[in-house]
Amino acid sequence: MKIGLLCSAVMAAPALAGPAEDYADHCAECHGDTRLGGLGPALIPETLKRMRGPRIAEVIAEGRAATQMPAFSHELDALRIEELAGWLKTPLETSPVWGEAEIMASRTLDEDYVAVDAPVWDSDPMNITLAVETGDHHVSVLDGDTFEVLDRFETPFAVHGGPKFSPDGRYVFIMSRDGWVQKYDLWALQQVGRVRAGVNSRNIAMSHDGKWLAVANYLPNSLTILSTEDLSVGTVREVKGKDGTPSRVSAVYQAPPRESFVLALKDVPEIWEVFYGPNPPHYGFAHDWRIEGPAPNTTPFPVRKITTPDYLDDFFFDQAYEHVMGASRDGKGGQVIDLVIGHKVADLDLPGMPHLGSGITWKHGDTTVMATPHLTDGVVSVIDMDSWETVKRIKTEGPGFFMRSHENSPYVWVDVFFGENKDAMHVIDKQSLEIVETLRPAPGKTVAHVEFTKDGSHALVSVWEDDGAVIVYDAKTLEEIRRLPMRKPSGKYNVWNKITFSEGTSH
Ligand code: DHE
Repeated sequence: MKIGLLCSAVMAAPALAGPAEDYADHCAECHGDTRLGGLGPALIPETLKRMRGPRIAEVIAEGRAATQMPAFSHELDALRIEELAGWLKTPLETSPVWGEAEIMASRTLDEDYVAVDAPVWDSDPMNITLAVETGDHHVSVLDGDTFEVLDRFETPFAVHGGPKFSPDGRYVFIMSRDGWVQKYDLWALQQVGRVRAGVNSRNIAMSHDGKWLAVANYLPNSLTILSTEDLSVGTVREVKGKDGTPSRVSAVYQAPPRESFVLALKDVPEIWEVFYGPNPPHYGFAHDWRIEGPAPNTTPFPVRKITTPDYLDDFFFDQAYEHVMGASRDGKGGQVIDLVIGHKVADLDLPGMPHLGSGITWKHGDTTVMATPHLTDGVVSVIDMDSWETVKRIKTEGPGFFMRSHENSPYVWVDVFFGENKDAMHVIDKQSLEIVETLRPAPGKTVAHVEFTKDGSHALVSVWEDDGAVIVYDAKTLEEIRRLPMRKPSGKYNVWNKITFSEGTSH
């Protein structure tokens, strides 16, 4: 392939070369002949739409610092770079095939990985906290008591969503937007392997028994279920609604008591429930669901399709995993679907694009409330989870992305991710529902996403910049304790809070 590329580079008259030729000559070797990625990330609209304005042309011209992406401004003039950037945004002519064979062919298990009998460090294994550093695609492994960095390892390009821990907290699975799933052993501080489960993926979910990892894909329209043991394929499900309409999978969530994965679908008004346990429940109302394939007890992963009155994109579950709150795709509200009966039971008054995925719950008086920020409104909505009424809209300094709390903390922390107040972090009292403090630890910089330590005594906040930091706060006094330099840190994830499904964290 390399020889062919060199020949075409020599033979093509540079002034006449179109963007497809320029791609073949300069990009294909790293990004793949079919633009699906290789050494470099996939260059398809699904991936590139996150780079706004002239960003793509800039990266082609100037390269990317601290990566293997070189600058091309000395080889291609501005017009050709512009055309190439435009061409990369055109959809692929045919949807890529990415089935079991392709996934298995992508799998690598590290030959030098050696399993250990006990952690190679002395820290509390339940208080290990990961910090994803998107600036240079690494994860830092922190001791949650001393905040010492135990390891810093490379991840696939552009990690998105929360990494998922095995139920014993020993392994972690991390997903990139290009569909790569990485398995890392926290005890050994070593990568176990990688596999590409999709071409463009959204997030991952772990079965409650730790055996399966589900990967939600936009491209192709599929759900991949991997064995957590060796990253082999359990199944690849093509996603088509009841009437045959194909759909992207917006996200997949685990529903531990139901032994199922629950899927939010982008293009059909349905919720899917994919069972992985040996005895999936029988509901007895066949008009609303159907099991695909042979008898459920002999074939794993039967699918239940629930028709919903609206397209629901982003989910939040009650602690019992009976009710799922879904945000409407048009951002104008939401609905509550009862998963047991498979029907809508309430509407939610949630204008302004709620970000339910980062919602949290806590006890408020004699009820449980759920709170969510909104991506387009400077408010946090607080909803009573019995009546599904909005009990309060807390005005913030701008739209937020992430919220967090902990059972042992009287406060909820919410960022202001968008707009001129992106450097603000609000601290809200869980009972009065008032903002009691607004922290501004790095004026003018984006300050976002919080995670607590195991006992809730400390809160870790990201300064979301390339020369950023994770700031450790005393969660009671709100005093800054430490500042750990990091490269554009995004999410932080504490083993204990995640594997115990703490009510203060996203699941
Ligand atoms: Fe996320 C979680 C969807 C843009 C950083 N994001 C999630 C989850 C979903 C989601 C469904 C929950 C999955 C999980 O953790 O298993 N995100 C979306 C979008 O639809 C949206 C708005 C558009 C898109 O581009 O996909 C979006 N997300 C972003 C970003 O622009 C962020 C800020 C930067 C980035 O890295 O892409 C971003 N999303 C995150 C993070 C989490 C996340 C850090 C995990 C939060 C957690 O605490 O669990």
